[in-house]
Amino acid sequence: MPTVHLLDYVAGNVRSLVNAINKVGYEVKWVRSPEDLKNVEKLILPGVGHFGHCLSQLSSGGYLQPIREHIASGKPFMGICVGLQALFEGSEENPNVPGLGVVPARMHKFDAKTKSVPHIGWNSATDTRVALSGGQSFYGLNPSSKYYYVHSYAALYEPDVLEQDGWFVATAVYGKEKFIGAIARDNIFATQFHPEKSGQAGLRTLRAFLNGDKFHSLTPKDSSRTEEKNGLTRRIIACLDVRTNDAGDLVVTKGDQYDVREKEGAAAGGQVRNLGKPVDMAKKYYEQGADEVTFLNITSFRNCPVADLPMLEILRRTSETVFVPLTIGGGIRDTVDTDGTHIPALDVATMYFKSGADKVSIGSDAVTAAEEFYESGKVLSGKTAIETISKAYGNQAVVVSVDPKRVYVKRPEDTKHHTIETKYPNAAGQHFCWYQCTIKGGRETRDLDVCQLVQAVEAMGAGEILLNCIDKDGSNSGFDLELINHVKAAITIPVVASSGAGVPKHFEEVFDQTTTDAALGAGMFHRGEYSVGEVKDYLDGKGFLVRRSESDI
Ligand code: 1PR
Repeated sequence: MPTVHLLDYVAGNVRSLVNAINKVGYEVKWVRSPEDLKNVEKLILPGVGHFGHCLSQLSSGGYLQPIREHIASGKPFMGICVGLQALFEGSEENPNVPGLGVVPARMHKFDAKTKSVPHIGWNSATDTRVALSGGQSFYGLNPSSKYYYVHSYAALYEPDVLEQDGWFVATAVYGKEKFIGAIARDNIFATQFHPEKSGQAGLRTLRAFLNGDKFHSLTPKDSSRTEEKNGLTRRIIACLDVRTNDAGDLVVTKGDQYDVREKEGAAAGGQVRNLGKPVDMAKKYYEQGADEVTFLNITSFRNCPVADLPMLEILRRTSETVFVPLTIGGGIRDTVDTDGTHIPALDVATMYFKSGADKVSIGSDAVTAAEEFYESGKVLSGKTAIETISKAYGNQAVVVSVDPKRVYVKRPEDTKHHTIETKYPNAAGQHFCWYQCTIKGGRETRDLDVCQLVQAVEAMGAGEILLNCIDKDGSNSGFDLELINHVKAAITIPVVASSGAGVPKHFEEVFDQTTTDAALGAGMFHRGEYSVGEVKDYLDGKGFLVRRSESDI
């Protein structure tokens, strides 16, 4: 097998990248010291987290000069995400830390006034010459394809500036901001998106770089699909609730209002509902075109030694065949191992990241942290799971999973919590409600409302909210649109709407009537009523921009 060297000095969670490189026929060798770089032919620099942290780590490790020399020698170099940003002169994220200065421009924070930041999801990487050149692009990029981005800082695109300096540039549009999605010159190629998380389109790009296939012609159809197809797609997520059944096997399960045991029929008697095997189902949804797969370990640790967490193996195996983002939730908190050792949440999260997770999702622990945040007069302790994990891996890696349920009141004055006026009164005719936070899979309610929770966790550094709704879970009656708008109005980080999807039209409703950033389905996919592809066909037919799965690598 031909080889490529990876400089994994900072990131630590490159399992998916290694799997993707293997998938396109290359073997990974590791750069372990600055001296190793002298003998490297092809080099990839991945990066996650903060620009300043990444650059100062590379600097103190003695890597910056050898990287410069590698690039100057003309040997192939690829930067991914912060690995792209490192090529620039600097970033607004850490203004005093210089970048490598290979690209004469700087990174800026996205404007969060009119859109969610971070920018998370599938967007374009369209060669700026497409319209002019009659259909050329670089390193396998295609205007019809979508690529997975997750970042808050970007190099905003200024027409012709970098092109005049000899760069080939591919752009994406987020809100009104056009930014650089990929860039290439001579032996250098860099992507702001994650090719290892961008399905077949990403694998194609990675393979083109490794094979040295710099330019390719586009079909007339592909080169005509530029402006109107440029932009962030509507993200559809498949969620797998996983737990051990009574026979001791890990199964995908699903209930309604969080009760996952059978209630009637032959299988009655309180068995855990078994809908399939987690790894196989994740692969199936990937092939159907799911933009992301979320695993929730709904019974968390169950006294299992931390190093043997069953979800670790599921992630390892899934990340070998599923090249879209993987989120893992359940039991992300400070914990005590079976031998009494105290394990910080950051170490638990690190195990998941090393096994192939891109994001961790925190449920119960986030509620406790939010309560402490308000009790302390909104002082950040720096010690919570959210803070420690987002500091190490970036806030885009930390999702907070919220499990609220409605509490009806006669008038808003009857509660100190944030209320909404609802179109759906309760049996007593009450038209107001607030959303109460719960922990432990809805088993315990807390004196905290959903707005308080999401605002607290945003302040702590959470990068995304997974917004469930116990009243709607498993109901097949559509999302709680009122809840979603209520939460969206309270924060600027992205929200994933969850609970209640039963038919494709429910996805249309949630994208049409709320500003949600993504929508998640579980039961309707698991029971085989609709595939992810059918939901996307439906949305496409209604004029929504969606990513289609590709099978052309
Ligand atoms: O508290 O950090 O250990 O995390 C536990 C995680 O497990 C939380 O994210 C919590 O939401 C989840 N969880 C706990 N118990 C259950 C349960 O069902 N008994 N599942 C549970 C939550 C909600 C969604 C579901 C949507 C869509 N499941 O994952 O997939 O409601 O369903 P639908 O499309 O079929 O309506 P911690």
